[in-house]
Amino acid sequence: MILTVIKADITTIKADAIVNAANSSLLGGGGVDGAIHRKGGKAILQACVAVRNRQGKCKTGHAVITTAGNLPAKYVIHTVGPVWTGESDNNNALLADCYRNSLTLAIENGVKVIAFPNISTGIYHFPKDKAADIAIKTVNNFAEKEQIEKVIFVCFDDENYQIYEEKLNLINK
Ligand code: AR6
Repeated sequence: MILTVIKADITTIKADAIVNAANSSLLGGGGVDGAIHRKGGKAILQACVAVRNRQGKCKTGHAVITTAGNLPAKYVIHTVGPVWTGESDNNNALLADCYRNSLTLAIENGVKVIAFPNISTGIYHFPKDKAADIAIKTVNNFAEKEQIEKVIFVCFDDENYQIYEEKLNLINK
């Protein structure tokens, strides 16, 4: 499994799956969620509504998969990150669950290349450095990681990009 970082808008990424930092309603919102629904078109929302009708809301740390609509990716994996409420093992575990459950769903759907945004580090205010440590560690320690060819961490802001570059340089040395 190759781990890489780029600075980009995740809606432009042609991966098998891109991950959305959604909320439990699955009905869209601001940030990366808003961008994905806006550019992906109504097929994504329709698929999210179908998921909700089937299973109800998506709990924090869980993930669901839909079409990517008009986006260049094949699938969108929607996961719900924790809202930062201060240091807690529970918040850290829930963020790790987002990465792990997204990867599990990816493998179940034959995804080889997956792109993650920096889940919870925007509107949900998770500290960026801590979130990056959890993201990289969880992906790197994922039990079935040989089944995924490439994980792209897609950073939108300079701060996250620099954090990931440094941390990935260290582990790739
Ligand atoms: N491409 C890649 N990354 C992006 C993009 C984009 N187009 N836009 C923002 N980011 P956020 P959260 C980065 O707020 O913190 C929504 O309303 C952004 O810089 O999108 O998990 C949902 O519906 C940040 O680093 O998600 C939820 O209610 C990262 O994506 C809530 O926000 C995550 O920021 C989720 O909050």
